[in-house]
Amino acid sequence: MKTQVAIIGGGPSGLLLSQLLHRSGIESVVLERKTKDHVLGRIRAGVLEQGLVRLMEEAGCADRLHAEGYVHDGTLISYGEEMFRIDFTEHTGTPVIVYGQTEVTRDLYAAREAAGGLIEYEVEDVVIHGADTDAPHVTYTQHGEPRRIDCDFIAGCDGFHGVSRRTIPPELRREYEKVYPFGWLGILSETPPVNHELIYANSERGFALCSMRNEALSRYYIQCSLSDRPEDWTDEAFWQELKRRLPAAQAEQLVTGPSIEKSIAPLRSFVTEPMRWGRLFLCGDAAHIVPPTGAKGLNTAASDVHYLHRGLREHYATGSSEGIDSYSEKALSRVWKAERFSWWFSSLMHRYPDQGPFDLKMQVAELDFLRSNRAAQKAMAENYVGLPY
Ligand code: RFL
Ligand code: PHB
Repeated sequence: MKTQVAIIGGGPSGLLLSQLLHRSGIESVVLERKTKDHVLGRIRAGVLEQGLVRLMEEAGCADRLHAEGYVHDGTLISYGEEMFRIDFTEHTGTPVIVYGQTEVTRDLYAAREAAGGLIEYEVEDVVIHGADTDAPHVTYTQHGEPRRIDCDFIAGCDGFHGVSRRTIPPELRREYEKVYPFGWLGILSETPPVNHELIYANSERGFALCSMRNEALSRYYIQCSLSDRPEDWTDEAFWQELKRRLPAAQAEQLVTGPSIEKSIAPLRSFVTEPMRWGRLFLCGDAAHIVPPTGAKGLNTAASDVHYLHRGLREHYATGSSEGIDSYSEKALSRVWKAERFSWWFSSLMHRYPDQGPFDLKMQVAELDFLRSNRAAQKAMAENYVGLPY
């Protein structure tokens, strides 16, 4: 088979890139290791920056997002019994949209299918060949059959555990990593959200987050130990612990019910440089990971896709390689700022095993400062709604 861009990974990065390329008249094939149902079964991001919303519009996939997404003009931050609000719209003129990654992915699948786009599911043994030559190709097996795609370019959109990043020779890539000494235990429950905006809670028992998907579906997280397993936590134990980490007024209002999903995510900051090797380009979690505290993972994947789409479009339209040559540098410049914000917000909100009394005082001082200083609130709001691209 021949195509212009072979895309490895059918998560949000790969699907969005494929759909944007299609709208620019560029052909691609998406190779996904799992089934569509499996990809749609993952409960992940919930908060979309305006930049991603614009890309979904450009992709022709934003109707449902506009109809069903929730506009959030701010967020609440609590510490102990104190709580304050950061007003995104007041400080930046821009809200965020609460609309689950599952729905983003569903909309992108629907658009690819409507356009007759080729997505190969349940592919195994994907190998990238000749990325540093002018004639790369990808081999894989599907249901036991060997397959090959010849292409002009390869987009590595295969997440943190994919093959694309590891195809770049180790001597040519540099990796930066910070692993956090805790995870997030998350549940989804068919209960009304405790609040119409998100609550990020710093408590002496550890971090908690109250999020939502819609008026009848809530998403809650609590900081947990890395040795915990989801089955160690009954729903009752989860709700008890969540209540202890919220200010009393919010804890009292919390409506509890059975969980319909429960999972633990470890927290990590990770960046690989460069994000390009020859004709292979890395996008999204394949190149970088942020702890979820700032809601930046999917949004940073989207800005990579934007830069790569622009570069490829320019290349096919004019023959210029300027956009693709500057891809890694442009993407990384924004990635590092999202890394900084996610690391800062994580550090501010969690309990760390090695935290002494001084460190705890620093957290409180920083929270007091954020609560009362408009410049600090503006900086937080600008980062949360997403730096421009
Ligand atoms: P994905 O979603 O991991 O998709 C990669 C796809 O590649 C496939 N794959 C392969 N296919 C073929 N061959 C191979 N060898 C392959 N290896 C892997 C996989 O099956 C998969 O389908 O990466 P992508 O597309 O870059 O998207 C990134 C986002 O999924 C991720 O950044 C976000 O979910 C992170 N994240 C959040 N981001 C936000 O912007 N806002 C949030 O509110 C937010 N909350 C979260 C999050 C991530 C979380 N977890 C579970 C890590 C909350 C959580 C709990
Ligand atoms: C979510 O709703 O899953 C969510 C929201 C905000 C975050 C992380 C996750 O910072």
